[in-house]
Amino acid sequence: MVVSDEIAMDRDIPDTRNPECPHWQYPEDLPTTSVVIVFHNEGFSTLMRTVHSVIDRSPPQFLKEVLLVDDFSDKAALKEPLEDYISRWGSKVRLIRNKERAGLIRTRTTGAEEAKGEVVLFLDAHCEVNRNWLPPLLAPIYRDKYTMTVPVIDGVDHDTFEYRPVYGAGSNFRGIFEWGMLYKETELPPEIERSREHQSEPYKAPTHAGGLFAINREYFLSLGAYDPGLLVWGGENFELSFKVWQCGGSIEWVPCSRVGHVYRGFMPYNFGKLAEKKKGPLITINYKRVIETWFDDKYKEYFYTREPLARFLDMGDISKQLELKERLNCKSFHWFMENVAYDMLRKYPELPKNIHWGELRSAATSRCLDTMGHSAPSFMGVAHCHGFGNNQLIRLNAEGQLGVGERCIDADGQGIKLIFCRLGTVDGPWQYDEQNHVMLHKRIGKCVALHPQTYQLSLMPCDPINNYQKWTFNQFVPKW
Ligand code: UD2
Ligand code: MN
Repeated sequence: MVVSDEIAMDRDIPDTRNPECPHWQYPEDLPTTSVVIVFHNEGFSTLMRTVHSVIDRSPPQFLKEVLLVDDFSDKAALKEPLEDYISRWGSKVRLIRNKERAGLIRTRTTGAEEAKGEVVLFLDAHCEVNRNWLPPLLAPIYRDKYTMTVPVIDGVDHDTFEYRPVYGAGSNFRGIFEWGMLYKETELPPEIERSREHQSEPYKAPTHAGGLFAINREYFLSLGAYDPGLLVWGGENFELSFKVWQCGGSIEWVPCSRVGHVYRGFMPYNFGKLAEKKKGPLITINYKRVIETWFDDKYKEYFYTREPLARFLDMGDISKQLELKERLNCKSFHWFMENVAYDMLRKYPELPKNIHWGELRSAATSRCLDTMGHSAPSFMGVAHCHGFGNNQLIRLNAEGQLGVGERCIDADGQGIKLIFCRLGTVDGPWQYDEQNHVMLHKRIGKCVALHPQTYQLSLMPCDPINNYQKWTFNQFVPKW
């Protein structure tokens, strides 16, 4: 915020578009747009720079309004000073405020209900839109109002506020996910590359990051906007994507529309009272609602294999969502996988079942295998068994892969390591001996051992009577 406050609200930023972009022609009667920006305790200058950039870089005839929706912020600068500041734009910039914290998902639905434009276009409250960003997002919706469009998201550095292209103008990516529902991006599949004439033309994508997109307002509301049972943050991007695709619409990514977004180093707010009422991790509860509504049974199992504790979560009532799916005559998830996200399985294949999951306890010390909070690549360690899962939730699948979250465990001469799982594969080097409780690394032919003094982990010649090589899976029920 200190850096942002030093930078002009209406600064110029580098034009990161593909050089083809200025040559596209767009219709002159594109739909009018409400740019909806929801915010909770955002930095004043960052929020206002978002608005300045929209006003400065959008053709005024298509910009109906900028609608700011305050999700119950308590910062003083966002009270009267904000109202004073936006008064310069008259009715072009409107502000409404939640009477209590509603979370970003419900607040966006409120914004869409309130909006006056034909199209609602959502932005996070820390964005800078780039040159001629708006017409390319509106043109596909103009052609087909059941298309939602997504700009390419550039990075604004959270330390320096430097605007950086996410990738070169020649590359194109699209949004997918892994089976734990973490959002991922992947290069355009050859099926799409082949059918394209221009590097800069829009292309279909299975999903999107969540924050920045445009959709016909009435269409969005006819889909029930977001599932109102989703809480605060996370999973709504998938909910909307599956709903759009499975119920007859489509999603297009638009390379000629670039918007900068500040990816922050940590989450600067908590989930407030909304989270207190819930038992268990709120984001996973959201994912569970989404997959229980939109996945077919076979695919639900992949989610529960990757996220075993999710089975124990209370997702609330989804009967309204299932009713909507029925009423709109939506297609199956299998259809979505075959026709839209067909490239996903190339990176995240169908998951074999877990043979074991839980804490992996050492018989000698009753400590548990733990990632120690490090990100891959790093060494695994052991720590006091805490029973919450997280960094101690280890899964052994039927193909010998040991996983923790989205990462995998392997070993070499130096020790037992947390690594990036090899994309496109689900197998691994491990074999667990159910009788002797030793964990064998098949390729190296040695077993996981704990050093009695240093507690370091390594591979040692297998010795089934050595307690420091004995490990048991403890499939616990979470304590929430
Ligand atoms: C990403 C999305 C974000 C949203 C989220 C998952 C991008 C660039 N960002 O996370 O839009 O889809 O994934 O849900 O795709 N806010 C509220 N009330 C709250 C919390 C947040 O109004 O209780 C506002 C916040 O001020 C911001 C917006 O919601 O304007 C998105 O929140 P974020 O920036 O913390 O989300 P981000 O970028 O990590
Ligand atoms: Mn954001």
